[in-house]
Amino acid sequence: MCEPFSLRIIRLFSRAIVRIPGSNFDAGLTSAEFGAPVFDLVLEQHQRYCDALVECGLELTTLEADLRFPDSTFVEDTAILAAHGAVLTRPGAASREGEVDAIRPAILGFFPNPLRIEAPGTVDGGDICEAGDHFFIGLSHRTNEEGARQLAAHLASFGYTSSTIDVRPMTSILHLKSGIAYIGDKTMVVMEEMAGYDQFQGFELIGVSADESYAANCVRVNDRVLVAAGFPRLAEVLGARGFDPLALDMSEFRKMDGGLSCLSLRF
Ligand code: CIR
Repeated sequence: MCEPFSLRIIRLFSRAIVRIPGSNFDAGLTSAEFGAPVFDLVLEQHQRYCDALVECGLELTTLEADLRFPDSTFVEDTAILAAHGAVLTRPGAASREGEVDAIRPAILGFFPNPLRIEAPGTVDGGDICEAGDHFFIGLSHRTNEEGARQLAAHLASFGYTSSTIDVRPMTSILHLKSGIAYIGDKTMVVMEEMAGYDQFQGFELIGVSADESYAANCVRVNDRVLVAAGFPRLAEVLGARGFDPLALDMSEFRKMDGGLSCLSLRF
C-alpha cells in the first residue's frame, strides 16, 4: 500500500566536494546590500553546512581555502557532476575563471574524463538545475548562449535532455538556481516570479513568496532538504508535503550572493 508521505529517493548522493572559505572571502563579487560578512561566522556557518552534509550521509572531500580566488568556496559554479558524466565549466566572471583549474584535480579523482566548456562559452554551475533526466540551463549574466549550447550538447551525449530558461531580465537573482530548486519526487521549489513558467508543467510546484524568495535555493540531499534558516513558511510547506527540511544559517553567504547549493558539488 502507498503511504501518502513516504518519498521516493530518486538519486542518492554519496559524496560532496566543498572548499573552506578564505580569509579574503569578503573580496568576492556581490550585489547584495547586507553589509560585509563576518569571517568567524562565515567559517562557523560553513562548518555547520559541512556537518549537515555528513549527517545526510555524504563523504566529504574538503579542499583548503584558496586565497587566489575569494569566491572559490562557491564550488558549485565550477562543474556539473551528473550520474552519467561530468562537465567542467567556464565561469562567466573573469575573477572566477581560474577556479576550474584549481578544483580540477579533485574532480578528476572521481570523474577521470570530464568534458569542458570552451571559450567563448561561459557557464556557471549555479545556472544548471538537474531535474531527473532533464536539465534546465539558465541563461544569465554568467551563462551565455554559447555556453548553454555546448553544455546541452555535452548533456545530450550523456543521454540527458535539456532546455534553457532566460533569467537575464530578472534583476533579483544571480543564477537560475537562485530562484528554483528540484527536490526530487517530481517537485520543484519555485520563486513566485517564475511559478507560471510553462517549462515546469508536469512538475509539482511549491511556490515561494516574494518575501522568502532567497529560500528558493534549497537542496535535496538524500532524505533531507537543506533550507536557509529564517524562512519559516517554506520550511512548513516542505514539511507538510512530506519532505524533511534541515534549516541552516546562511546569513554570511547571502551577503556575497551565495546560497545553499553553491557551497558544494554533490554526486
Ligand atoms: C559570485 O558572484 O560569483 C559569488 N559571489 C556568488 C556565487 C554564488 N553561486 C551560486 O549561486 N551557485
